[in-house]
Amino acid sequence: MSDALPSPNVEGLPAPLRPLACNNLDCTLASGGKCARASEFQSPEEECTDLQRQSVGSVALSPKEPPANTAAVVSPPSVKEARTRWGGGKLNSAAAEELMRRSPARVFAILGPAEVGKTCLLTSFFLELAQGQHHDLPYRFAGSRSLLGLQKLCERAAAWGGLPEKEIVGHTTLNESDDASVFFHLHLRPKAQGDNRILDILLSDVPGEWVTDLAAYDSPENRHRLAWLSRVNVVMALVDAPAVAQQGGQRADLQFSRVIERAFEIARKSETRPAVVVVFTKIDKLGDQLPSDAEALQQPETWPIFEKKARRVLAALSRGREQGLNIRCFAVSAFPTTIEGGHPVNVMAPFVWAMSQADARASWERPTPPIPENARGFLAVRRWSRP
Ligand SMILES: Nc1nc2c(ncn2[C@@H]2O[C@H](COP(=O)(O)OP(=O)(O)O)[C@@H](O)[C@H]2O)c(=O)[nH]1
Ligand SMILES: [Mg+2]
Repeated sequence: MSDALPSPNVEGLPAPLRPLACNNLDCTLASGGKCARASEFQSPEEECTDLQRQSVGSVALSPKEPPANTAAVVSPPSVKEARTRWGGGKLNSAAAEELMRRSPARVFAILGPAEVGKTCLLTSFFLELAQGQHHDLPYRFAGSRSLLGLQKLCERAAAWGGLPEKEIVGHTTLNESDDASVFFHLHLRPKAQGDNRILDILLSDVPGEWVTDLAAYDSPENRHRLAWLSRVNVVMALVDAPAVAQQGGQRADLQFSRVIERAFEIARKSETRPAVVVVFTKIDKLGDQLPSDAEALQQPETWPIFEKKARRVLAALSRGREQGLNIRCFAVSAFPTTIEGGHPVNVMAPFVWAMSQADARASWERPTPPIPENARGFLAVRRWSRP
């Protein structure tokens, strides 16, 4: 899916209403971020001469003659993302990297071949979050730089009539000219009192064909376009549970075990020690073949339907566990039926656990230096005449 926004039509707007832009490459104020020279100004929008309103056509700026606030602007080079302050389409890798440089963004790699349900999972997760159905997630939705992209997904999902042969959100594709716009962005605010942080979350939504390539061989092209995989905080590998469990599911078993192995390899090689989540999707299709016990549902090793059908997937999982990776499994259904017809199943759970790992903060014990025997207390030292 390509989410490039059309160029804003600034011609008809009076100068004060034109979108802001800045010719300081480190400044992100125009796209909802921070002024690079914030410490110099009380109100950067009024005082900073680098920040201007866009005009029709670009005019080069001379550094010796600071232009007036309403003059023309040089737009930032390759960072293609929201051109509006309230959010835009997906972020490309340049915009995502810029965000990672200035914020400890939590990056989620959502991996799985085409049709496994990556985009549906993200859409369902966003719908729950935006409606305030946080369940156990200790964060609230606090905005997004890719709100229009997420809104498009929701609109498409809302228009789905429930027929299994019809796509719910549309196939994720990228055309050649699209500069890898593969990240949805969220701002999450912790619910904990006194924690005033706003966390940047980047959720990848790559075409499944890239993941199939990645799982089969590590081509230089893939390594280049997925270079950000080395810095992710969470690797989420998706497995189409009914595809594996169905008659002749051995091919699917092999295909998904390869994706899991690759996800584990990414986690092993990464210095960020990402948490690994294995998500079994579309469980609504398995109906009463699944265990009814909530705990057993998160342990695919115990599912009778997987015993024979998912040998490779289960073997890959047990290898990952033996290697000491931080792995959890979840069974979910993003769209068991239409949006009006029912609720998603367990969609929040993988994100709750993943965030608990990605936002885990080491607790430091208070230093308690040993008090030497016969030590004199502070007051005794002060009252030196009376020891
Ligand atoms: N029954 C059911 N089908 C689903 C579910 N999630 C996805 N699907 C189906 O899988 C298709 C592909 O999903 P999508 O998210 O586009 O896959 P992606 O290629 O991995 O992004 C959808 O069009 C649906 O037909 C689910 O929770 N339940
Ligand atoms: Mg997709």
